[in-house]
Amino acid sequence: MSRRAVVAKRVDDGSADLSEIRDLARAAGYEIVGELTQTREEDAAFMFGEGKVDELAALVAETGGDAVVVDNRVGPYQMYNIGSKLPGDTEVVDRFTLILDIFGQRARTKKAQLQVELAELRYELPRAEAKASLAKRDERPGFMGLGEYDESREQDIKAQIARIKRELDAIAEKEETRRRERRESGFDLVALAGYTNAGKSTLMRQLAADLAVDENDDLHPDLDPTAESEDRLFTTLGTTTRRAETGTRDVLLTDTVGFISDLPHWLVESFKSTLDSVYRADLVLLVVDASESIETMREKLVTCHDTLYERNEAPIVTVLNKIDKVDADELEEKRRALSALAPNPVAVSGRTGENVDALSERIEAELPDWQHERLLLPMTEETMSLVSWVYDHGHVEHEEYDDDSVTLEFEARPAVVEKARAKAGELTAIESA
Ligand SMILES: Nc1nc2c(ncn2[C@@H]2O[C@H](COP(=O)(O)OP(=O)(O)OP(=O)(O)O)[C@@H](O)[C@H]2O)c(=O)[nH]1
Ligand SMILES: [Mg+2]
Repeated sequence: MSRRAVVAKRVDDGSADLSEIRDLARAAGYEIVGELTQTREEDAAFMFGEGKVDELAALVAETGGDAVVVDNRVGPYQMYNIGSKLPGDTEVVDRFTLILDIFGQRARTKKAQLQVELAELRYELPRAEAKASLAKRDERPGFMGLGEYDESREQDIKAQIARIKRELDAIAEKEETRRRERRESGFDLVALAGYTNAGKSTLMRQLAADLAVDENDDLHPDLDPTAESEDRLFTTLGTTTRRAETGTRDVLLTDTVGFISDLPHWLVESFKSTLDSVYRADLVLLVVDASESIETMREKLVTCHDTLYERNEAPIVTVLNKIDKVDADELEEKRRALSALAPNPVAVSGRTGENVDALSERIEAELPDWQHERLLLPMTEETMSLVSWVYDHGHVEHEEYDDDSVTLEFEARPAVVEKARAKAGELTAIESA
């Protein structure tokens, strides 16, 4: 049986757009039974105007809603005040708790579960602090017990946060090591990023289906053949990596959780180790749903750039997706209007596969350049295994054998060149020992 929700939103001016909060509520499993909006400045006690909250209460009673989903930041006291006007045990859910709810439902891996738990605790901490200080200030005897309880709750939350952070740090370290190993194996790491529902997973399947030389390559343990797509927000929560070949380069493509606007810093921060697969990639494909209005595309692009801004290390290629839903003139207009936020984009359809070839070429062109290297190797028992290692991880251009040495000229990514040099150094050391 699905939960029934009334969605509500307040804006300072203009008119409130409920489309995203509706989608979020549905993604969390709610059936939407009522809607309410208000344009006015924030009320300190009720967030909405008090009269509007009475209206909300009547609407909940009339529609039999189980919850009120509010697309605003609702402070702990406002939350309490709104709740006290609503019928019986109506739940009040704000945008962040709703998103956390969705994430909690989708979390399949240990990492995702820890991240959700961390975000929940970070959400709860200031509320517990507020309660504890309120109870402490309050002289009435009936509140003293509450004060003690909440203070210990606060300590408890802090200890749990510290523990989960340590666990997540350990996971992040492991993943960093794996990225390094993959790079040393000659792979370029390309990440799909973008607003939720932009079509990242659909595009992932196109690129992998188009480009994978060996679909069943089990070179890496976490390569997952499926990247689920659905017309629903936050279909993808964890990360999926697949192999794709764009020509000369070996590419590992990673699909991950989508971005969304108006998330508090601590929530984004809780998902840092998942987002690291984007932040630490060699190239980011920023996927945008080009079938939406210019204004929506602009807002979503700004959110994406904000999310990427501080940590991202890689060059970004903007991908205008879903061009099967847009005619050529409209696409050109959007391209022009958004050229500052989305310079030189590639326009594709993940659904039909249109222009995906051009995207592959672009990936190849934008990946960081390979380095040229010439190594003079002594002829030892180990030399041929180094030569074949270089063949596996780069492109050998020239190979020349003398009686007691081998000259090897090749191109490879900087990490591979470095490793080859180190291995060559070891050969020399063995020989002179
Ligand atoms: N018409 C059309 N629909 C598309 C295209 N690409 C994706 N879609 C649809 O858009 C919806 C979202 O696609 P996903 O691939 O799940 O998007 P996502 O970015 O991975 O979304 P999340 O994982 O939820 O963040 C699905 O219903 C897709 O079928 C496209 O090129 N054209
Ligand atoms: Mg997805």
